[in-house]
Amino acid sequence: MRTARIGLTALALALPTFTATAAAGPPPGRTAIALTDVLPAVAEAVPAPDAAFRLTPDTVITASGAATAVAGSLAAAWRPATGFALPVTETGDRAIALVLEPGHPAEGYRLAIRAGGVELAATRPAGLFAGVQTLRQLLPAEIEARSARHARWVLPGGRIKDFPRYAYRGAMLDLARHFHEPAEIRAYIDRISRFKINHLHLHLSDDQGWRIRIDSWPRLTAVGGAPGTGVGGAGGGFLTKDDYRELVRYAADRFVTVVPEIDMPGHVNAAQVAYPELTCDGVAPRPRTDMRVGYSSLCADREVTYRFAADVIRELAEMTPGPYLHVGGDEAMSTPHGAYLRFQRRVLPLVRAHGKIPVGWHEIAQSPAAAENDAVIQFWGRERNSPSVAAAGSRVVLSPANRTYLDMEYDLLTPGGLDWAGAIEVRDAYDWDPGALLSDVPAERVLGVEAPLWSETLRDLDDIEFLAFPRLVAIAELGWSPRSAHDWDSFRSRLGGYGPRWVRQGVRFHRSPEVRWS
Ligand code: TNX
Repeated sequence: MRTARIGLTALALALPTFTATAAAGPPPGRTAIALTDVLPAVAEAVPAPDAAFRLTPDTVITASGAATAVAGSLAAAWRPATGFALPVTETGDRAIALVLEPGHPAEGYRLAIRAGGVELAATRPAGLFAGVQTLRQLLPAEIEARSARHARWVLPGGRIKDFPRYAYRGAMLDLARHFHEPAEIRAYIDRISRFKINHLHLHLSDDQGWRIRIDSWPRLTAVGGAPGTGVGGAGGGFLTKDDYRELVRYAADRFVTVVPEIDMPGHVNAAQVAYPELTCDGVAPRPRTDMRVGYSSLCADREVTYRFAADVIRELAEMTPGPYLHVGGDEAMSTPHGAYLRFQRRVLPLVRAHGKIPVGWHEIAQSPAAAENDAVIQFWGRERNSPSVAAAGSRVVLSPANRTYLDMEYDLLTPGGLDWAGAIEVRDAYDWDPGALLSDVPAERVLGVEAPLWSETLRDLDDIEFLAFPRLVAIAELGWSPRSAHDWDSFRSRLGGYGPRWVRQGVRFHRSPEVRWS
């Protein structure tokens, strides 16, 4: 593996900034933004170009019961730039009405924009939230400003019906190779939820560090989260249980489910530094700050291994309301095959015993216990046809490394990122079909897609944003939009139009040469 160590921040700051698009503007009743200018693409849209809705200082947002919180989030998003009061009320005229009604698929919604009012309807609040993300993109980019702007706040007229292709649309953030502070994680949750990403997988432990407090094994974080625990000896830190619970709540408010991962039986050097009894010979290894993988392993034939696994899984399950608990399983190159199978035979049922659905990297599919415990397999390979994934008969989350790995470099010239899975430009991230990637996994077993971001080369939020955007949006569209909507030219043009929003949000992003940026 090779890293470019040039500061991503410096690069992003050196980029030219956008100037506000103030030009002549569209004729009255029409808008600069089309009803279909949405990322990810909506399933169905019927524009009615002369039926635009204009927000005024009197506009109200109506909602009741379980819809109220989502209405509040829309109002909060639009107040700063419009300077309007946008009260959330039970009834009102010429309103933006959020309505709960039966009949929509999970996370699906319908949106009707007319001159006299807007109606957004879904069966559950998650669908309203998805619809709100669409609505937010239908006002001009100035809406992202943090103080009041003069603009015509006009939504394009017409109707949208929208729903996800896959239930699981994820982003992963590695806190182990470099610890990211809760504020940075919250910012990432804000960014990803704008694109209808609904799972955040946190990689909480690895050879270099341990980032979640476990009360029954306190040295994990006391030692594994100490200053200097990270690649290059930079960083350190961990989440307290309160930090973690608060992040889970923050994510849930944005309809994002947290999927915690403890990586076992490999990638455990940090745990073994803290507790030498977790090695086979009982000798503490040295702390590691390099990027190598595959050298550490829990001891499959010591009982203490399973006490450790049970305690960690129990404490993690207790503070995780979401259905999934990820137990890693990747790159266990120093765990003999038989030991790996014995380990999974005992650990996967432990996840079930604590009421969670086990998730593992695709290596766990070698174990019959994966299928027996209906584990979700996360495919991270490059090749088509992974027989071991097919054999398990389980549901699969697709993270093909040469398409979805956000820590890979964009190209040879752009600094930052690794290159073992190749360079991944925006079109590489976009041009594949999750339904056809693994020809021996039937389409109905694909639970969804996830874009992992490993932190070996990351330091701060700017680094995260620069590698994630715009590629994460490509993965979001593959996960949400129907296959029939897949169209590189359309995607790239919508992406170009989104650039000014990221500029106003202060998000650093890669100005890919494949895209014409507004
Ligand atoms: C492989 S992908 C890993 C990680 C590294 C990553 C770097 C996977 C399941 N394991 O340990 O961080 O490559 O790209």
